[in-house]
Amino acid sequence: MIITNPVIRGFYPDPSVCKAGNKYYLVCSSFQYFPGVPIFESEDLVNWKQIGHCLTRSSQIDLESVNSSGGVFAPTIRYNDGVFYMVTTNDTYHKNFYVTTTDIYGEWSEPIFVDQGGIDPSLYFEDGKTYFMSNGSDEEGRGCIYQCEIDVKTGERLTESKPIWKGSGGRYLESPHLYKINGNYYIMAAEGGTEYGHMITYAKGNNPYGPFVSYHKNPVLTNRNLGGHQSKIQGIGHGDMVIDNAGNAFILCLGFRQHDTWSPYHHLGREVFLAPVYFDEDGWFVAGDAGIVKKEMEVELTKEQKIYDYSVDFEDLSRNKLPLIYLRKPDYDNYKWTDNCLKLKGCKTDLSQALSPTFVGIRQSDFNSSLSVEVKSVSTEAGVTVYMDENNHYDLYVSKVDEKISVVFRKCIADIKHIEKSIDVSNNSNIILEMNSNNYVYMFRCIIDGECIELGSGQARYLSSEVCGGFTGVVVGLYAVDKTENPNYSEFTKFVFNQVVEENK
Ligand code: 6LW
Repeated sequence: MIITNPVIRGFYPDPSVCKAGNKYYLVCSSFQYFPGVPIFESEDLVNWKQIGHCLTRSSQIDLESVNSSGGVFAPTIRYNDGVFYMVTTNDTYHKNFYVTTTDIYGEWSEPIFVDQGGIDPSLYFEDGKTYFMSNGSDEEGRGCIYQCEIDVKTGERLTESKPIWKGSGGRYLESPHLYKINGNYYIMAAEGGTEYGHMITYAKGNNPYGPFVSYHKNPVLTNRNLGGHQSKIQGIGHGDMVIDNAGNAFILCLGFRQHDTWSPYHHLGREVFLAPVYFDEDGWFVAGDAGIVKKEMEVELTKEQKIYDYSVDFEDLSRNKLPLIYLRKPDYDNYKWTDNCLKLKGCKTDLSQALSPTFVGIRQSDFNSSLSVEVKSVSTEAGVTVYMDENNHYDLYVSKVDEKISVVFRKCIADIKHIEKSIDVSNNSNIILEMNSNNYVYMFRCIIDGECIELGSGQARYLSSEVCGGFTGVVVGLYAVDKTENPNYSEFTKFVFNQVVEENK
């Protein structure tokens, strides 16, 4: 059947996948956002539903002082003997660790640290042994995958870390995963860096430590040779392989959607793509559609794909808080939810600081979106932000200074902080903030006692990874700031964030 990519849309980078029984589980990186490492479940590899997060307690991950795009890097999920393992790196502190659970819907353990450096750790289990691998570099500074055996109960290294593969020569050798399929061992990795030259490569051997022979046509999967006029899907790389009950193999990998044919910017972050894998009799495999990932892919699956709608309102969120993310170390006392209202107590931290402002966000998953929220009361500053990081965000907010109430549209792009428009609404009673977006632009307006006032627009490219750098994607948030000594709650109601799936073209 033909599936539509991406299968998980929005900022869900560095996917890793495992099979447990008849279900599949997938995890992604989360960087400075909390809770960390979203988990998805699927019965068919195309329809994915978020079921939780692995890192839900600050005892597992303390993000208080991590930089943006630091914190929680690429995770790997594995299932062995009834136990789920999620292994990742706290990149800010250069520490690799894993957490475990026997209940995928429940809480995960405290972290178990492994004394091997590098990023993108992965685990491989065989015959009671646990192999731990991560990236690193050799004596000449060239990328290299290192592997050791660990005591899985304690994380203690049982063997020396040995170099097992140096990749195919691309820069940034990352995301190693080891598999045993039909008697062969495979080390699969990403190279090229998580940008336009990204790719998946692999090598085959007879032993978990190799020697591995590189696939002679590496990369096995990449869109790096396709210009924007050939593919708006770029950056394909960093993936993991899984085999279904029918014996069909698939790679779930990351990629991104650039704005348009001649507009090489992406701001929705790196997303999850599905590609088929085919083995030959000699045990070599090819992937995708002749090695590339397309929006529409023919795969050996039978379940119908339902295009997931990421739209939400307060009612949805009061029932299911999973799409909500916070910056670093939120103080949950500052957030009060009911079915149709959210109260936020601001703190002294504002959106332009790499700290923990009062902010609750939802990943933007589609280019076309529209948001509307009524601000019922404001302490000093409360509103909506379209947020890439502390340096790059568009804010539409209500401010209260003494008794003067204003609606303000502010652009913060790099070191330019610019108030585009400010209108006095001190004598009005009903304030609605609205934003809508397409591939290129965010448009902001307010509705004051029924009258619609356009406030201006901000280009999406200034929130893109190409401009801002980093590894995250745009998150749309509600926030409050109150720098006074006795901060108060601001109140939001009638929140709707609609996301409209891109047309199939
Ligand atoms: C991640 C690395 C990568 O650790 O980006 O796409 C880094 N690949 O493997 C951050 O997401």
